[in-house]
Amino acid sequence: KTKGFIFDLDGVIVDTAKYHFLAWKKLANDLGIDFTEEENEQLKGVSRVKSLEKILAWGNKTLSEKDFNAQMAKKNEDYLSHIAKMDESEILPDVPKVLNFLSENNQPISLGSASKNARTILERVNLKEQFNAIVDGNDVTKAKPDPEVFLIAAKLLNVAPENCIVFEDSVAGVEAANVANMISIGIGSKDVLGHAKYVFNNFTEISEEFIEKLINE
Ligand code: G16
Ligand code: MG
Repeated sequence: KTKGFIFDLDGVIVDTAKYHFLAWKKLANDLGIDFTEEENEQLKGVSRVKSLEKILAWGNKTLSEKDFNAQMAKKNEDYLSHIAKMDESEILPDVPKVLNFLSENNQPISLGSASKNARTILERVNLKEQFNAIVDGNDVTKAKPDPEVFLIAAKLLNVAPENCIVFEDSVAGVEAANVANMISIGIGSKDVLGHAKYVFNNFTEISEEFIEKLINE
């Protein structure tokens, strides 16, 4: 059978959350706002605009539209300076193994990320060629938990949503997959991703037998 396999980027393929953290922390502290790892957790899967809105709300600050946009640009510049140093060593364990197994079994693969920097990151870690389609923050008008990003991916892969499988590390992303009527696979802790159909800590826990089952069921 042919299914559509959709991968989130940050937290699933690479751990760029640590670079988002450094960049957001710098921005927040410059504005006199505290920024913790716990708060960064809450920004996972959340778009750039929504992230800054949340940080400002936590710090009881408001910015003019002009300053808001300037801060977003500064954050992204800082984030990209970290991304520029990335290479293949930052791919999370067993991700290439799973991607190769899917390709060997002729399963179409798409990216489904909220990031506007997704293509740059895939190029840095040399994985861009593994994807039949890439849908990212530049292609959507509505952020996760809206299912738009995954529905566009399904369309590009030419696979019906109910035949798509989504790998996600964020609550918003799992919800988006569920709303899209896709099979959601949480990558992370069961405590956080309880709404996913299946949850694994990481790809080393996902066997070829399990993937074969997904393909054939
Ligand atoms: C990622 C991150 C989010 C980030 C968003 C937008 O989403 O998880 O923390 O805010 O992208 O990123 P950018 O500022 O690069 O456009 P995903 O969907 O890949 O997990
Ligand atoms: Mg993610």
